Amino acid sequence: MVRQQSRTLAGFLLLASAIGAAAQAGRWPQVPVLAGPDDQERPDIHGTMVVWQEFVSEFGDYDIYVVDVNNPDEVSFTVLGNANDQTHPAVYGRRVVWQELVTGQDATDWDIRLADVTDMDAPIGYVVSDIPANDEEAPAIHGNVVVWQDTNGADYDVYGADITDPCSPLEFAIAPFEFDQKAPSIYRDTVLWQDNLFGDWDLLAADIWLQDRPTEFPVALLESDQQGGVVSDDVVVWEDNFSGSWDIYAARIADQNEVREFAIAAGPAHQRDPDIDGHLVVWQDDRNGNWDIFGHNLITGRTFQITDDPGDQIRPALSGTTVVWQDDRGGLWNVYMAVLAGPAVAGCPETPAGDLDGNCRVDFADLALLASSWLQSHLDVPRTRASESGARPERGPSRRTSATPVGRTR
Ligand SMILES: [Ca+2]
Ligand SMILES: [Ca+2]
Ligand SMILES: [Ca+2]
Ligand SMILES: [Ca+2]
Repeated sequence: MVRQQSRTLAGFLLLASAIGAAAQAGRWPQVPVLAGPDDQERPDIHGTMVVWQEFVSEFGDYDIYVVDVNNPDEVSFTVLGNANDQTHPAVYGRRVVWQELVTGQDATDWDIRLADVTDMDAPIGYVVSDIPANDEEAPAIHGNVVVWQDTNGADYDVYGADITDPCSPLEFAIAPFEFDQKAPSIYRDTVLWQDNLFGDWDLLAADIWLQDRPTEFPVALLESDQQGGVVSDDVVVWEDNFSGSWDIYAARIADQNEVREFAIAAGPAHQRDPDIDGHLVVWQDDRNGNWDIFGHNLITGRTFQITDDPGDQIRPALSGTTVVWQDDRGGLWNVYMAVLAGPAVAGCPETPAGDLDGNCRVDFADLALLASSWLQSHLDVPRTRASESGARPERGPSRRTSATPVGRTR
């Protein structure tokens, strides 16, 4: 299942030399993860593992690229692929999942596959779900659980599988209800999905601590579309067109009986496709006339701009303070990355005086940053953007505030 190809590693060397200066400048170097001649799309990241789907023109189909960005000097990557299309990758730890178009005697359909890439030179492949009559699509993974959207030709449902033993995945139903349940996200025991029970997209979630008895609860049941949701810890983010343009909204779900919603980015431009990890949120934003990646710090409440290239930067994914996205500045889609640092992304309300790298401590790393520019003059003064979270029209009482979708049956 492994295809070997050679790639330029210039991006890594650029990144390694530029990281030090980034914390001071307030702008972060943006480099291709593994520049190539073909379109790279739909990146995901967890820890130092970056994945994307790539249309490999040499073979004429989509494969999954897996790169470990841990060591810039000894980059390792592998390609998961064969003559079928592999798309929509997601990664957790050393496990990569994707959807694969399988051509059989009677039907052509999507299945969910998994690879353990602990040994990048010898990935081990597994089947998570391969029902010929069903299309299993858009997988997400956290811990030992994979979730996906699943249709047998009628409507979509959300299913999951416990892959503690990947040789024997234990499949279970999470949202097998009427209408469509799609685009699931998972964090520990919380599974989030978009649901058109009421005719537009809403967000619902379930606690799957008991896998044979998922407990469903509503997250955002408002009119208009709440979709593309992602859950991290007890915060959910999504894209929302209530105002007439796409906005980024969030909700805290620690108390399932009192889910509290708030705006992240609600300007007149379009803000779409958010991701969240910990206290940082990222999304794509066209407020400057083309798509850029923006970020928001949930602790400080501040919004910051990550890219300002005139090309389009879209579909960001975030792990810790590393963000990846697909970027057409080179004339085709490449996956780029930036390692964020400094006060904009610090996990404390106010960084102490002298904390130059924004880790909320004044330590030797700050002294090193100071020393590196000791003899320079006319340094650019770092500028920070004010929060872009604006007011939006008041939402009237929703027709759905009392709707409780628990207990639906097919
Ligand atoms: Ca299938
Ligand atoms: Ca359904
Ligand atoms: Ca809605
Ligand atoms: Ca741009």
